[in-house]
Amino acid sequence: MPCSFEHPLHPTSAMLIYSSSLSFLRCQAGKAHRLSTEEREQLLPNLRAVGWNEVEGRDAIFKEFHFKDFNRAFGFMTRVALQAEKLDHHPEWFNVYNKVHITLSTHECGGLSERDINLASFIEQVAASLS
Ligand code: H2B
Repeated sequence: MPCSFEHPLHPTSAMLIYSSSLSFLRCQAGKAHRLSTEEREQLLPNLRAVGWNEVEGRDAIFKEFHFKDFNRAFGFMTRVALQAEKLDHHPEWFNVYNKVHITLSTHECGGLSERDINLASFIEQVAASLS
């Protein structure tokens, strides 16, 4: 009699369980956590050096950008908005004519996370390319 191994689950069920556990792991891996003291000491000085400041009374960072005119300010916001949507991480911001005020914080974890640092770095690159 030929020896055959039969998985106790139907292949489709096994695949569903496997893929849902993968997405669970992805979700866990992608969960935002508030930056630790060590992470802050390592990551925040670079941002402070280019004008980002910690917000008083809230775990967030803030920077005010000035552009030549509204066209540049809005172009900047458009590029940031597209990246924010791609990352599913969005800034809190305010614009009037050539000024853009940006606050970054991660609502999911109620404070600063690595996502804010990444978005701030992207924002810096865009601002540098427009000035
Ligand atoms: N942006 C910010 N800044 N923090 C979040 O926690 C956040 C976000 N969460 N953008 C995203 C959207 C979440 O609400 C959606 C449902 O994925």
